[in-house]
Amino acid sequence: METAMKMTRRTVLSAALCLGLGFGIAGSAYAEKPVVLGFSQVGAESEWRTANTASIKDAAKQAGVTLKFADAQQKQENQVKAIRSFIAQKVDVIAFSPVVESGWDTVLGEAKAAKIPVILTDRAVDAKDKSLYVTFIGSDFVEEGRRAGRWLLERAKTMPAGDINIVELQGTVGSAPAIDRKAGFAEIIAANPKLKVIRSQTGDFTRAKGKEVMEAFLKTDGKKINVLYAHNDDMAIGAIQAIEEAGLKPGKDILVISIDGVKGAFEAMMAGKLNVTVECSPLLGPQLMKVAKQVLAGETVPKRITTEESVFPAEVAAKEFPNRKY
Ligand code: GYE
Repeated sequence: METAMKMTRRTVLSAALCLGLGFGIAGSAYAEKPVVLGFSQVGAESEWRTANTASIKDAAKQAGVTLKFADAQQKQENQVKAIRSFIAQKVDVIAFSPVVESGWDTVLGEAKAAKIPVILTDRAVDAKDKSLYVTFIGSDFVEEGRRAGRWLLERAKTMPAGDINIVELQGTVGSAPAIDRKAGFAEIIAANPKLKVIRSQTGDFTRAKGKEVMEAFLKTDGKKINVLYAHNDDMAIGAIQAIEEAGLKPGKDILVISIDGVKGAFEAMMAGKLNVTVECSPLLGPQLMKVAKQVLAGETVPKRITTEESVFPAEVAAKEFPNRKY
């Protein structure tokens, strides 16, 4: 009896193995087809972006996803071209981080017509038709702006009487983080009429532009400037150089507030040159791979997936630095 059972089991097992192997060789449905993901990245404008790209590439490898990666060099036209090429290549899913918010309806309509799901990561689009994308994974940029504003509102309580003049370095014109970080900050500082934004200009999220624009601010307003609010760490780091070259002390003569929380910001805080950074996590890769697989498996995913983040003032920089992953 026992032998018979064993025999049967063995027979069934080997039959199954044979079948599996047979199908495997023929390249059947048994061999799981890797997911092909077309990803259009903004560019390589900042430390944040470099970490974001690394996260996406690593996560794709880990998840066994075949990644087709295109760098748009901060140009919307390049992203549109990349998306069209992904559609032509019939990838399974398209993900992208839109450089600016508007102007996507046509190309996203083309992806929809080709039945290729689109996932937004990091930055949002302002499309009225929400069916043009499945979900948006990324930070709440308005809240980040508010967090920067709240830090200053608190700090202002201990500052000398009189106006507190702020200069603002905006991110890329028309990008979701630039629009939202400006709005969130303005909303909060409105509570204290002493806080005045005297100048606001784009530094395109880069160190070089941040420095250049800060130099111009210093030339015209020099000693009047009390605070710099930069929409990302890279522009703040560029501006810090400009402040030093103008013979002033960043972090003291001019308070410096920025967003992202990259290692460079922690180094600047430990050197006493940056006062606070509001965290914005670029480590979106693992979540993107997970969501891409869920979407392709026909599961419903939330329309908005928000990243969890905190605020790091200079006082905690040295303690937090060893824990930073980007
Ligand atoms: O803050 C900045 C990058 O879209 C959140 O883009 C991202 C922003 C980030 O260049 O450093």
